[in-house]
Amino acid sequence: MHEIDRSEITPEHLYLSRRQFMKRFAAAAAAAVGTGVLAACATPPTGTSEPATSTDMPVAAPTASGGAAPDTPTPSVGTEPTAPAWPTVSAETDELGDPLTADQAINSYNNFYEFTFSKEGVAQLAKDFQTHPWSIEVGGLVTNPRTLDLADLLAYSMQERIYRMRCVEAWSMVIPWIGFPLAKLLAEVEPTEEAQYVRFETLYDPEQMPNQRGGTFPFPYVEGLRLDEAMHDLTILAMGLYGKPLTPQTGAPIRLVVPWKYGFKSIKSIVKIDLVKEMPETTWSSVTPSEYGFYANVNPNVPHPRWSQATERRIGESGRRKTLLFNGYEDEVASLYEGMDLKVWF
Ligand SMILES: Nc1nc2c(c(=O)[nH]1)N[C@H]1C(S)=C(S)[C@@H](COP(=O)(O)O)O[C@H]1N2
Ligand SMILES: [Mo]
Repeated sequence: MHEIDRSEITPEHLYLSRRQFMKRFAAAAAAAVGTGVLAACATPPTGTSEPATSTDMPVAAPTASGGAAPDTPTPSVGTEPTAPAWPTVSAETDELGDPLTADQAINSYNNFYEFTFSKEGVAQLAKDFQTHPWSIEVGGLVTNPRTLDLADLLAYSMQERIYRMRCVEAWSMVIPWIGFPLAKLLAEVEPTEEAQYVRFETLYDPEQMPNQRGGTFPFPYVEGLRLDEAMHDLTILAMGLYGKPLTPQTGAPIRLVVPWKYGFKSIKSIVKIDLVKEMPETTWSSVTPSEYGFYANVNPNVPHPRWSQATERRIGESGRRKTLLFNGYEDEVASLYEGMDLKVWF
């Protein structure tokens, strides 16, 4: 098994110190408060609209919006003071040579059902989402349960990871994340012998997340990984992208990123992480078990019951690309699934 090309990892000297991050984070949060002006002058991105025939996940999306797409404000770029910046991206492509998806596209085409089922609507509806103070409770089958606040999370040494993200709906992006390996946090809480899986939970706050008030979808959003998947070096908790803290629409202040699995595994705005013994129930596998499995490894050979997974549309490109087994991370992760029938364990 060969090592992944480490161009995806930022050299040590580019790491943002915790103090720098806190400053930056506070500035971004402050800037996000007064976004009226930003929202009014933002223009929708080009080249990112899903064809009308797009095969969305099977939700009866309400159609209250009545047509016009809401404004899609950019994150608080350009309004930042001169605080030392997070590392800007270290490369223009991923390790396969695929160009990074534009920052604005990453921030204006989102799945975040707590806000809305409309991808173009998330940014506007989430713009005032309070992402600080914030804490994550880490517990369950661990020796040292912990509650980590933002300062604790920011104290981890941040790395850049340029990853492909492949949504189960057959579109994809290349995203320069900033984060740290989940394994670091897990090692600190010391999973007990009994722990086999990790369960993640998103914030439940219907006052801030309008679509949690509808009752059409089971919230809070929950996800899970097998412990060895969670401990894999590719699995990160991300707190930023493109050198800036995550925006609400991309899962601020902290989200999971598991690049070899369909995007829905990469749960946003996490408040709880539990080590558990049994395979946990997950949101999509409970909503539609015949269409979404627990493993959800990207696999071009296993079609979704309603569409092919053989190809994907890269946001910002025309035409389609072939989807890669394990999203192109086969050398790194295939050994996790030795002996498993990937067609059955989808
Ligand atoms: N809490 C929560 N996490 C979530 C989702 C969601 O609706 N709620 N959508 C998932 C899906 S389907 C995808 S493809 C990715 C999208 O991440 P992005 O909007 O940052 O590209 O987030 C995932 N994480
Ligand atoms: Mo997705």
